[in-house]
Amino acid sequence: TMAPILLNATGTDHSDYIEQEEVHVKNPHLDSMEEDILYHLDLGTKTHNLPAMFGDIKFVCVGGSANRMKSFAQFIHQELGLSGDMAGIRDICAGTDRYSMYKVGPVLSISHGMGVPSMSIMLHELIKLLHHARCRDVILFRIGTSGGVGLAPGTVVITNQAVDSFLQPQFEQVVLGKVIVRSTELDKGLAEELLSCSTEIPNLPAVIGNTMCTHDFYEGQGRLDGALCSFSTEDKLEYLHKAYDVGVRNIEMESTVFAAMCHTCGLKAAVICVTLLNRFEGDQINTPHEVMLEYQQRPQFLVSRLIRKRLGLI
Ligand code: R2B
Ligand code: URA
Repeated sequence: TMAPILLNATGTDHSDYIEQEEVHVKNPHLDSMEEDILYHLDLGTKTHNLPAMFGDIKFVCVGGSANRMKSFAQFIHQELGLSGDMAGIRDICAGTDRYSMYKVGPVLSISHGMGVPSMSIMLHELIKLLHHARCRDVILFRIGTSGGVGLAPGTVVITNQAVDSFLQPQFEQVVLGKVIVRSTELDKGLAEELLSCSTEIPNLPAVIGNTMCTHDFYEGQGRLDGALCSFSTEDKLEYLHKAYDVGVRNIEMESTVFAAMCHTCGLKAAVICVTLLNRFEGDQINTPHEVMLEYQQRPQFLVSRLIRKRLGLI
């Protein structure tokens, strides 16, 4: 059956999808295609045996940077106590320089680039990949960086609700010249499970809060330090306080489309982003490189702990 064009922003009528274990592609046209080429991943149903390559995947981690997702693959290899050479972990998408993908046992690590359009292209092809590979019970995590709102830098925010720049918990997209709206509901149980994991790791401050997703890093996030700025310091602070008042604790650039596409396709998902600065204090990111590297590992530690617990390794 075809998904309705206009989905209720609260998504209550679709919450049952969360309980289902298969990956639900919501496109009736796919059935009649003889071959599906996942162009930006350099994979396809005729050129690759997708069930053999990916059928055992249970956890998918996505993050902006290709290098960070390679490090995550090496880290999770170690954490899962897998045998074999870490240096042998190769980029499955090496045939394209759009995205990088690494598989480590039941874990897939993929980069998505910056911003909603880059994330959404990757997710269309990733979700079809999981469908073609007949994966079941898959959980997705976005591990990333963000600007904190009223939090000490280095705090990890586990997203309760992803909201757009109007502070609405929805993702809007123009399709055939009309705006369609999808719910950005995330799995509450998974967020709580991640928060509980954070209490078991030393030096890992974490909170559950709302995450604002914008289409720009500078003016779009109320920064005063871009090439353009059309507002005052007071305007900026008023906007950030308004966001804080509806529970926003961090700002990044992909969470709404990630939450919306996962929700629609029946995939359990969580967003875990470390804050690099407190936006009430400034706009420039001047944290030393080593500190930044340590911060960026925090979401990885959290996800690794959850994965190892779910696999019964700890
Ligand atoms: C966080 O960091 C990037 C911008 O610096 C963007 O991809 C995001 O969501
Ligand atoms: N990523 C963002 O999108 N915003 C920040 O302030 C920091 C990282």
